[in-house]
Parts: sequence; structure tokens; C-alpha cells
Amino acid sequence: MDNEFKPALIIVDLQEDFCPPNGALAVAEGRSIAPTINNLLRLPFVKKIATKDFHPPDHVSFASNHLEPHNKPFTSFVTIPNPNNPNETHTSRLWPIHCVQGTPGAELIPELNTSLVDLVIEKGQDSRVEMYSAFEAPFRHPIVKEASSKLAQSLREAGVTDVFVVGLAMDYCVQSTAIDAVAEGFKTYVISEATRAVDSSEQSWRKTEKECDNAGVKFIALAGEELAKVRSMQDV
Ligand code: VGL
Ligand code: ZN
Repeated sequence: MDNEFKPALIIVDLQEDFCPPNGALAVAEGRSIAPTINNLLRLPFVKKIATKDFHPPDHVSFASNHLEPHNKPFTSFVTIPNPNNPNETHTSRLWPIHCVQGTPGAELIPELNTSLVDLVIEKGQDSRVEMYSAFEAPFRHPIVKEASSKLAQSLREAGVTDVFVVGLAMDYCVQSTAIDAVAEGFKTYVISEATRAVDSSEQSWRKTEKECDNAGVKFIALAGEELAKVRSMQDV
């Protein structure tokens, strides 16, 4: 059926380390989106997935794993090669130590109603590569299969057509996950009220929106027609 509509909800990295007051990489107002996301979890999405940034202690994105002077969290960058092709490289920002496997900072925040989540996907476990996207690392020549998650597969198995992305952080993992969702063939939306950015400036927000728009990701509002369509599924 051409007009089949099977929406999924992807909740990106709603974890302690991305939330005030104690998160190592706290995103302003990060915790405040939990009630909105819990309301979304009550809608009839065919699949509800939460992702977790889940790094080993020696992860390449931690500033502390690099040498002076290029090891300042938030301001230093590192050039990361594709583990399977040194000629493909990717420049990436360095961060404070965050979301280390087995630490409290890696936990989903308790405000999130995980009883309504079908599947939790961990990402970023390969210490050699940064992985903002819940689908795969940013390399394409070739794709780093060892780092890929089972997200695309599980969406396809559920027959998903449309993907609604929320969570943290809008300008990193939400953006990358949404752009990869388009590349995987899904109609993709980011719900503006249900995400927050590391850089919350108007200028940065607009830049992210533009990059998403160029990639075919649509920013929508809670009150928009796309979610009305999801809500209407429970009435039929
Ligand atoms: C993220 C920075 C580093 C995110 C993850 O979830 O947006 N940002 N690791
Ligand atoms: Zn990370």
C-alpha cells in the first residue's frame, strides 16, 4: 500500500550525563523535555526506541584521551580516520568524559517512562570512532560495520515508514540520527519542543535546522499535522 503510515519514535540519548544538574556534558534544559516525551510515548507509534551513548573509557571523543595542547573539551578537534580506510577522515569535536559504560552518567534519566519503550539501543561503543548517529559512524568508504547498530534493521522489521526523532542533543546526536534515517529511506521528522541543543544560540539552532532541511529532515511542532496523523491512528 502506497500510503501506508507506520511511525516510529526514536528518543535519542536522554541520559544523566546530558542533563543538568550533574551531567558531565549537560545540555541546558535537557531534563525538561521528559514530560513531553512521555506524552509522545503514549501515542500509537509502532515502535518506540530509546538510544544510549555508551562509551568505553578509552573513547576517541574524550578530550582527556588526547595530548596537550589539542585536548580541551568543547574547543579542541581531532581528526579521526576510518579504521578500515586511513584515507577517509572525519574531523570531530572533543568532549568531557561522558556516558561511560557502567557509570551513573550513562543511565537513562529516571523521569523517562521506560516502561513504554520497546527497545534500547546502545551506540558509541567502538573506541576508535565518534558515533553521533544511532545508525552508524560517519564513514561511508566503507561503512564501519563493527560500529553499526541494529536500528535500521529493527525499524525495517517493524515495517516503519516514518521516523520521529526527539531527545539530546539537537545539534549532535539528534541531527545525525535524523539525517541517517533519511539516508536509510525513512520519512523523518524532528519534534522541536522535544529536543534541546548543546549550543542553544538562535544562530546555531538555525544552522542545524538548515542542515537538516537540506538533508530532507523536517522540523515539526507538537501541534502540527504530522503528529495529528499519529494521534488519529488510535481513533480508527
Ligand atoms: C552527544 C556529544 C557527544 C549527543 C554524544 O548525544 O548529542 N553529543 N556525544
Ligand atoms: Zn558521546
